[in-house]
Amino acid sequence: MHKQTSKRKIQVGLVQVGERFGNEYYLPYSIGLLQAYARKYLPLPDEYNFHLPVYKRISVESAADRLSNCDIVFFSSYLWNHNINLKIAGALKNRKTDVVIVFGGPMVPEAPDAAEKFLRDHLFIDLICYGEGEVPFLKILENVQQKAWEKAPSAGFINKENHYVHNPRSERIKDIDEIPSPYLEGVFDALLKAYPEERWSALLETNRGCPYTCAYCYWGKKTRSRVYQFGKERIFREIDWISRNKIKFVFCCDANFGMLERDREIAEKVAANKKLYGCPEAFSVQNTKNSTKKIFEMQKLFNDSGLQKGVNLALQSLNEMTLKSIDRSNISNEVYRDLQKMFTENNIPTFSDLIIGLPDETYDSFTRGVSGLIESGQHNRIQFINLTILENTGMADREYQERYGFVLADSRLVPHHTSLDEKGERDEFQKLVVGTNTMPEEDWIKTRVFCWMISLLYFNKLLQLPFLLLNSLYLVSIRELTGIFIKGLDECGKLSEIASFFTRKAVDIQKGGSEHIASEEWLNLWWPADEYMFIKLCAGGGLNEFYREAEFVLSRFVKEKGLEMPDGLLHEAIWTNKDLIKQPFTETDLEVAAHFNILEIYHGKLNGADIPLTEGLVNYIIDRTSDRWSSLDDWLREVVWYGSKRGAYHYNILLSCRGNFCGSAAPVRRPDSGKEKVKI
Ligand code: B12
Repeated sequence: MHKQTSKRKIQVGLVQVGERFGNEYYLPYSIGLLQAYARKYLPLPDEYNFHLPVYKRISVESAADRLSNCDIVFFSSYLWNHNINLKIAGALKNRKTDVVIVFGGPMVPEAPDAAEKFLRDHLFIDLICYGEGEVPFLKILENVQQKAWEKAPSAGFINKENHYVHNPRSERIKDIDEIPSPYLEGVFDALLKAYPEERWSALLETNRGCPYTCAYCYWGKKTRSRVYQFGKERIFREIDWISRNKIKFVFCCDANFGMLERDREIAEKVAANKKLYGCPEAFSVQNTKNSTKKIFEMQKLFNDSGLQKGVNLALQSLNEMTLKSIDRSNISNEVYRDLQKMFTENNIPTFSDLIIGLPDETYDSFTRGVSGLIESGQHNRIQFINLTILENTGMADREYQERYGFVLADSRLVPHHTSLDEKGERDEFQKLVVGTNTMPEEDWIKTRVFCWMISLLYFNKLLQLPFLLLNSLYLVSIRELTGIFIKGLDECGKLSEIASFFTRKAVDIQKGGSEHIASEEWLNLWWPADEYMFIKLCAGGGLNEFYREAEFVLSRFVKEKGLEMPDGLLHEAIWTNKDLIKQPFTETDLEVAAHFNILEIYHGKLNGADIPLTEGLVNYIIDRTSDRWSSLDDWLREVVWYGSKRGAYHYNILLSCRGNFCGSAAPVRRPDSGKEKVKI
């Protein structure tokens, strides 16, 4: 009987480092897919031993330790893990010169010259794979012993004659159901077993590809335009796997969720599983574009089942020339306005993305766009994203960058609201556009400061009430109102301190600093600059001084503009806004006697209605006791951080009635909550 000599298996290492979001890590889906594909199609799969993947940021040394028994190690490179991948690979190669190092993922250059340069800059890497990875991953494993890399499509390497070889790309897999699911094939079972204490988030991919060609986006390239679908039955089984494994947060990888008829069934399946199993609790998607009805229906379903806490109506720019130069067609302003109205009427909060520094955008065109978007009903949040140059996108092309005069800065990549003490140094960088030929560097700074200022004053709601009042009653643009808090502040210590803080931060980013502000004191997190300043004002005792100075500059502005405002209206609007700001350590509701129906006008405007101004006593109670924060940390987390996207920074109004207490409709007195009375 032929004695089975246990041939030493080929030891395969896998690295896909993900960030910690909250206290969860993503299951390493890309590397899991590749492993599942290889296990299915390798002629002798048992000759390979796949090690547990490195899925989170650990020190380079301990990662190299863990991989030091491997014969070949595959690295999955994205913007957020590219540098640590390079460090681990370099350290590993130093220790074990015969280990084969392979890099794949969106950070690997696809153009032959850029790919060759990347390999020559990192000689410790043996192979790179560009584009879809399943086939090259398989072929590399099949040929690892002979190192016959020429047999691996979509792979590049430097051969023995020191020539760079760029193997032809493999065709994209059309019937992607050929790729087994890592969830259903048990690829992650060993990981879940090995780290029982870990909390996992999951990715769900229901299709691949994107028909749009936005120049700043990795998807935008023609090579990825055809959309191929995974089978519905498989997707439903993956959703069941996610529910069974109690995974709370799922991010859908699809570029345009809602584009396909069946997406509604997938959405219903996720909602049904949440109801049945309690998981997933949240499901994040990137909406399809240009279909009001589909977007609305899908998002209403997610909102009603609590799977999403707000809808991103991403626009990126409102400047037609810019949209043309970035090859993006937006949902029309009409569709946007209708959607906005439908969501507002259904109490579904929306927020929008705009990118700073896009081609053909100027300080004026951008800030007018912001003002216009607000005036078309976006009162919750506009997320202002700095333009990042991503590998393998239209914008990565040098000629494109020269055409629009891009000025680039290597900026440290730290996602906002992530912890300062991530294990293992986070040393990831992104190329940010900090100036263009239509928005020179000084204008980029002005634009960046404008965005933080309007975020602080309008979306963090410090002055949203007076701003909306002046906009609604006197047609003053939100852009102009924000402008007076940036310039001409000589007599205003607090306001000029805020404006110069934002200016310094913008200059810091241009010099390579991170996009956000580190605070050990406040939850040990990276904070967007506007939220950081909001906290500083609220927790640092500067709020009264801020409002006094705000009243000074707004009154001066009203006078200069010659606006006929009734006496006391602006004062009342400003100080009522102060009373509405959610604060930690509040014990009592606030009863307010006002002289104008300012709250009615304000709430009317938030819901798209124009209410005329009336004078007369209005009493109302600000509910400061339903939600209370007895620790600064609770307030920081629940109000500033979690409330950010929805702009949930104001208290609710319990009751308001005209004239003095309306007889029987006297305000409701809560036995346990004393009440402060204020006369404005
Ligand atoms: C899920 C996701 C996220 C998740 C994170 C997921 C995670 N793993 O940690 C979240 C929401 C946190 C996120 C955030 C961001 N993301 Co994101 N995200 C995605 C998304 C939608 C799916 C990625 C994915 O897993 N797809 C499924 C896999 C199977 O597809 P794939 O990535 O294309 O992988 C294939 C190939 O690349 C290849 N491959 C991949 N790895 C390897 C390894 C080897 C060895 C081989 C051979 C092949 C190979 O084979 C795979 C299968 O064919 C992609 C868009 C997309 N659809 O790809 C954007 C994407 C990856 N994100 C992107 C960006 C820029 C970001 C942000 C930086 C944006 C920002 N400024 O905030 C942040 C950064 C957050 C951070 N961590 O710092 C860019 C990345 C570009 C790049 N060069 O890395 C993408 C491509 C979107 C885009 N529009 O361009 N993102």
